[in-house]
Amino acid sequence: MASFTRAIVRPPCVNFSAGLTTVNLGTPVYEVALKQHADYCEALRSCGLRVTSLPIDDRYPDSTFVEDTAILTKHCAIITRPGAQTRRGEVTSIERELASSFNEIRSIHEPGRLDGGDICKAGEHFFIGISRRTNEHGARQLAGFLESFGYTSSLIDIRGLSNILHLKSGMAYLAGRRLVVIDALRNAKEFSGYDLICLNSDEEYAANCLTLNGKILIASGFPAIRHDLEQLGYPLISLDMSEFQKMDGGLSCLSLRF
Ligand code: CIR
Repeated sequence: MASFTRAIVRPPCVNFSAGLTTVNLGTPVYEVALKQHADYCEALRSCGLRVTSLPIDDRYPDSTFVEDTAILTKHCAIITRPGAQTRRGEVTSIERELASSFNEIRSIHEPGRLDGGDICKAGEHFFIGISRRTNEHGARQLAGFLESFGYTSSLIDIRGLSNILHLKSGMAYLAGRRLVVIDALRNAKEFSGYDLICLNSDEEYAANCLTLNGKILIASGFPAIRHDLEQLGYPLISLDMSEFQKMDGGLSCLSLRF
């Protein structure tokens, strides 16, 4: 079982609602987002992680979604080049923070674009989504870095799926050979040989769950997937994510784990 000891987070900034979104769920309420973020940090702690909270950064409305800025492995950190122009500058302070914990740091370079939300680590293998944010250059640069550190990867083109922003908006790795997936991804050839738990069409947001040291964080309000995971014996921590969902964010997006 992967063992995570640390997480990096950044609370949402006051202009959080000015960030990017593709969903039409209303404007997030800042105070509620702060409370949900604090609960999220507490859940990380309850999974045994030490949480480093970076200062709020008002320059970048989406800067609470730190996952998009780096890919972390046991051996290296890869700083991304976020697909959205408005988010490019977010990586600077993340790289500075990671420099104290990682000896090996690589970066995605132009013309590569890559968001961490498109990268799903499944044991020693990485699924890399090619999306509206992550292009093929970025995906191939990342695959090359990962290969040099002994990891395998496969690319999954999700550009035809209008309902998900990132690969991990539609899937998550649990443990062993088990994945949670939305219906549109259940026949992806990259997932053959995996045991798939498929989400109901009205619970797709819950695909972005997060396995940490044997527990699973899931978004609250999705009873069918909750039931399925409970039946499989996973200890669950459910968290209200309503304000982040309004901005296209999920549980994995709010932290960098290592
Ligand atoms: C964005 O559109 O970039 C943010 N509003 C949401 C990013 C979510 N990040 C993630 O799924 N890893």
